[in-house]
Amino acid sequence: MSRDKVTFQSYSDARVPAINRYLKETILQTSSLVSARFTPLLDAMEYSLFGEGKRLRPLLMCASADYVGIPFEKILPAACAIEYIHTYSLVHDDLPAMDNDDFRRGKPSSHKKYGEATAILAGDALLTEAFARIFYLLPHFPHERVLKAAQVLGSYAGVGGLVGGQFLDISVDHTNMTLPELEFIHIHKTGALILSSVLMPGILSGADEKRVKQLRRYGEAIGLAFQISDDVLDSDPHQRYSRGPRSKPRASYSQFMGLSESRERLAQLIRTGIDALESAGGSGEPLIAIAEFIGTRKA
Ligand code: GRG
Repeated sequence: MSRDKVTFQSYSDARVPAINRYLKETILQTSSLVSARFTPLLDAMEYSLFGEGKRLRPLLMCASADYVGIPFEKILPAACAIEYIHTYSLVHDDLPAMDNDDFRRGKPSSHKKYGEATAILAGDALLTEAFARIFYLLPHFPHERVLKAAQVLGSYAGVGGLVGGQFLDISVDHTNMTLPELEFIHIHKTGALILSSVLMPGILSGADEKRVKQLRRYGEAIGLAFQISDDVLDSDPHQRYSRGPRSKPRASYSQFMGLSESRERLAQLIRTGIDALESAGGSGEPLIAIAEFIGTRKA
């Protein structure tokens, strides 16, 4: 009997409800472990976690887990940790000291709703609790693999990844930037977390070097592709809401190579990502579907 092709939508429909339930449970669980005086902080964390987020990184984590044969329930703590870190980065990125955005995930950004101090602390708490959550993997995987996965997450979320990329993005002069410099920022600021979502299941499963290499090639390609797709969406007036005027000039892919060449580069990276996979018995279908979504997304 023929099966329907896995699409981003079908995969998302199949996985996101359980991911969201798990995320809600983590907030309840933390709340049961701490004084009720911290409830407003947990409320701020929950507020930013929930909204119009696509859950792209947890879905990538689940798709990569499918690829290497890890059952969905076992990867949930890692999927949750990556969404916590991504959400903290959005909360902090929206602050007046950074991108100064009033809206996020279809509602007022954290500092608009709770004030700057609480938004900073909600971000800090999400980042810290992400690493506490990683250790919920311990009953399911050999401990040395969990430690290695935590190390990968820490380094890609830290100076050599997300935070370093963000630092460069806000501190360099965008008016004189070259394309390689822009790519360097993209690879770190946006690509690193996407890459770690894909790599961590490989590490946890004890996959051989060849498979980890495939996942790395896929993750690197779609990580950069995702940022290009963001630039393309941002510069196309017919697509997506306008982000509104930027406080500072910001270099983008489409500025360097125009919209149609940026789209071509995006398509090429998606092909590179898909070609890197060697899907045995359809286990790579979700990763392929997510790559295709990144290549064609409208939001
Ligand atoms: C503050 C350390 C720190 C880092 C901030 C997230 C980030 C780095 C910057 C946001 C700026 C931006 C729009 C980057 C483009 C790529 C990106 C991360 C988009 C948002 O991710 P989505 O589309 O968001 O996956 P949802 O809400 O769907 O999860």
